[in-house]
Amino acid sequence: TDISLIGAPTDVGAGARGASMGPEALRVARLQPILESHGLAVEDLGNLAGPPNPWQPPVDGYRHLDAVVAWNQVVHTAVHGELARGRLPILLGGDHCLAIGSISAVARHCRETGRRLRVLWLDAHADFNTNVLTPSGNVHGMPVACLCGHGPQALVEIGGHVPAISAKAVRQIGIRSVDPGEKRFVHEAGLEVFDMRYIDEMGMRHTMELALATLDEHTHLHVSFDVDFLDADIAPGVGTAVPGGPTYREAQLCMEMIADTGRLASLDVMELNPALDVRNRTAELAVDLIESLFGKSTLMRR
Ligand code: DIR
Ligand code: MN
Ligand code: MN
Ligand code: MN
Repeated sequence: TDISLIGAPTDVGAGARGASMGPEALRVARLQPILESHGLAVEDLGNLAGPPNPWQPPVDGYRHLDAVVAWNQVVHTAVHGELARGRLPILLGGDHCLAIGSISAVARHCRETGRRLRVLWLDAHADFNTNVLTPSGNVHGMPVACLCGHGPQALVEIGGHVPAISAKAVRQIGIRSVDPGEKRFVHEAGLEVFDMRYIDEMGMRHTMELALATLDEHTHLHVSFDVDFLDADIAPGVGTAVPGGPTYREAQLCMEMIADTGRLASLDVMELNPALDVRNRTAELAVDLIESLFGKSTLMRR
């Protein structure tokens, strides 16, 4: 499948400024030519446009809700448009609130084409807050809840179908920071979470075997990659770094095992914050891992 790069340069959902520069940092790290070097056809659609970041305190438990809704609407339209053209969209974030627009578009495409959806959520955080549970009001801590139908009407309804997805479609990997109220809500919703303790005890291989179990030829596999998934020591360029994440080798294996399924059909690369990075190394690491996600391997494999 041919790939479309879609830049969404905003940090309206985040608690630190700078993820708005993420798309350009990924381009500077040569995402397009590196994917092309593996024989993939890649078109860069440039950046979407949306409102500026008003940098205001939360209202009713949400910061910048109007701007978050506006950005998610343009993301939804763009991602759905690329899927309808038969292409594989890569959303270059931007903060993770934009996964509401992206994944609601993927879910709508799956309903339209009779496919089954599986979402892999690679993140240090569960992103399952609501305006009542949130300690920050930042909507980048709420996208999974919104997609599962828990959130403000304007976000929950973006794809036209409520809820956009079932919690059963989601597998979260790498989680190591969940807020107190959020913890109970994750449990009640029955989200399948492979947290860092699980990965420590069982290993990344076993974790990914379970997260990727029961895929079939009708499955659309979406990966939502929050760059803060990675250990903070190797990925400093994120707004909410958390220690104790996957190592370079664990992250590579995670991506390689996803690639081996042959089912990857859409991708978000989110929360990269060049203002906090060191000489673009986090962007370069993200591109390296995306290469593996699209099938780069050391040897010919049987
Ligand atoms: C935190 C941080 N759980 C919040 N969330 C982040 O503000 O809701 N998600 N950083 O990626
Ligand atoms: Mn995160
Ligand atoms: Mn996130
Ligand atoms: Mn996507």
